[in-house]
Amino acid sequence: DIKGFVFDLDGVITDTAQFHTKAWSKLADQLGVQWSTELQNGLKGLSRMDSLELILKTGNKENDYSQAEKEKLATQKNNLYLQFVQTITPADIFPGIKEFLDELNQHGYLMSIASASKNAPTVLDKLELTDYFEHVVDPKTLKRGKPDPEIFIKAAEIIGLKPEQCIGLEDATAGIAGINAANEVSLGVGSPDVLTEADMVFEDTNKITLANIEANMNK
Ligand code: B16
Ligand code: MG
Repeated sequence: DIKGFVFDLDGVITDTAQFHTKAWSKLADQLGVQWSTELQNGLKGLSRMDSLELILKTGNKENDYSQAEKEKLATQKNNLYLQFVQTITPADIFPGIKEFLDELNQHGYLMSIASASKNAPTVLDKLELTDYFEHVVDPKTLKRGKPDPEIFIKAAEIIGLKPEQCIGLEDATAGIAGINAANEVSLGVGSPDVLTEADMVFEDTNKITLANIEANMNK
């Protein structure tokens, strides 16, 4: 039986994915790396340093920078990202998500955050959702990033559940892969053409309700 929900943050609860994209594409331009939708989708869910590595690899530049230079580039991206984050308000919560969180609370489901982002607590704060998420996996404690299942297993653990008792929500293909590998039910938020491995996909966040999830579980 499902007893908990494990949420990715960026791209599931709010559109910070667009801010990550803006900040990374600006850096890619600066580094002379060709931006593409494929690269954009591949970056979703990856940790900051894994994201930078993927951008450099895409431009065949993985050996062009020292570790210190890479740290500097990542910090530069993060500073720009944080400027965008300052503009976030509760009105930026995706449609229907707050209502879904209330529905989960009313029915006694447990919930936690499985975000690769070190900025997740700041974003939750800007959205005024901190009270909903007492349990947030600290990405600093992870050995491996998404698509590894580690973060999703931890997210179940911190609410005292087995992965099989949880549904994981993700907008990234790397995240869906992690949820599946963790043995949780995967709920994709986005395009079914992209999130082909998800157990169910919702393009419209308004449609994410317990009734609609149950209807999909029986398919
Ligand atoms: P930060 P999620 C991920 O968050 C984002 O999808 C990804 O684009 C970002 O690079 C990563 O967090 C790290 O974020 O640089 O803020 O630590 O989708 O797992 O919530
Ligand atoms: Mg995401």
